[in-house]
Amino acid sequence: PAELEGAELRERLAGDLIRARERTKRLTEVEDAELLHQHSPLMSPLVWDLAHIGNQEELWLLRDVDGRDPLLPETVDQLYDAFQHARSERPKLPLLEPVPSRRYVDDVRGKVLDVLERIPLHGRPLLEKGFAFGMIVQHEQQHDETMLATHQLRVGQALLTAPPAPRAAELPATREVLIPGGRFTMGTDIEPWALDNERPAHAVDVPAFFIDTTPVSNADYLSFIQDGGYQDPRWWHPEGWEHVKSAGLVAPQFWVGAGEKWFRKVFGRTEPLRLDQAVVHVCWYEADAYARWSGRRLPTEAEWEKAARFDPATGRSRRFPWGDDDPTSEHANLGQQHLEPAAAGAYPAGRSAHGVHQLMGDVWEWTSSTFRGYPGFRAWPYREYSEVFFGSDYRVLRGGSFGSDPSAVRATFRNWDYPIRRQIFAGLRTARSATREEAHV
Ligand code: AVJ
Ligand code: FE
Repeated sequence: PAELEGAELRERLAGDLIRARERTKRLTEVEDAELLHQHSPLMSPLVWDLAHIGNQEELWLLRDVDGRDPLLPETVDQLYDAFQHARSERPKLPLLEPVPSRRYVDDVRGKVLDVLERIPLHGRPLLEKGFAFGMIVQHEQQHDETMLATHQLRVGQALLTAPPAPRAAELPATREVLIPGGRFTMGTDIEPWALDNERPAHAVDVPAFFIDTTPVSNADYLSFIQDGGYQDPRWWHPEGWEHVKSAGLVAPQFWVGAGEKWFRKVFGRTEPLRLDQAVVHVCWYEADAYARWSGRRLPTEAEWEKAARFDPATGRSRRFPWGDDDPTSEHANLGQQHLEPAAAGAYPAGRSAHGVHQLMGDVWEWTSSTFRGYPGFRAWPYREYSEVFFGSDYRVLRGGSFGSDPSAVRATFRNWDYPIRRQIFAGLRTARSATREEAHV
């Protein structure tokens, strides 16, 4: 969207807002009881996400951008502040009922589309290139992905359907790719909707390393299980080993079975495990243990981003692995087109300059890095988006999943979560440092 201006930019923003809302509707067009039910203490009831989406939109685009008064009484308004109420407590709050929630989000949206038609998209940093609107599009899409994870957690008859992800694929010729050592530009100053944690652009010197050509598959991960990986403390981070024992983990979340025969619960349907798909619903500890068992390690965030963005022909960093063009369904499994990861090698058009496949879409990829601000980080427009999460508690994930919308991911995008979390659509790929001989070929 960097080149768009004026009417074209407004149209693009309106289109992205409308697309996000269509998705929100699909995820919340369920019976009232489903909307109000808490499917897991880790998740909000869907009705909270719904009104929270409208509330953030009102806060930023009506109150801040357009200077309007709140639409809800203060006592109701504050129920949708994520920092005042933990997810586990949200079902007990006197939330808006389904009908008023829907009316509220529609009411906000109508007013927002009016504001978008007439507000100047320059002159105020918050509005430059439509940033505030882009931020709200991304916010809604992020909550849609969270609601998709809630759907995956719910029990009962399947509510969502989608065509299967692409299967027939030719595997890339090699399992790993060498990324030569040297500096590259990490982060961005020019991506118009980049959030504060992706900024500023800065040079990072990354020693030569090898990275997996595709994400770790269910077949790979099954070998780890069958080799007794979950019973062997050698592979686990000390905290991870404690967690595996206390939580009784024996396989990724939603796997059902044992031994040779495994199934997977996928949005209300139990299906035979597809061995060629990327493994999904593993926590950071499992990802880390798998990598060690395979004699490798998780990539750092800088390694992941260099593999995804660096173009050796020009020496510059691209917006996406395949170049600077926005994602299409040829490039990556994004946008809830499918409800599962695709087969390894299914998106050759999306490979990076170095030939690394499926960095965007399919599954979020755990990295070894904790979540920190880049050198020169400035919290903007609000500290609670990222800065309050910086430190050692969270690990960074990259690349987006089948449930991430193209408007809410790019190769600089950073996601983060606790190392025990596995309800998110997360998998991994592994890396290893190059030896001196390997680095100088
Ligand atoms: C960036 C996905 C970690 O869902 O906690 C949504 C995004 N921030 N509302 C989250 C977010 C505020 C955030 N993640
Ligand atoms: Fe939010």
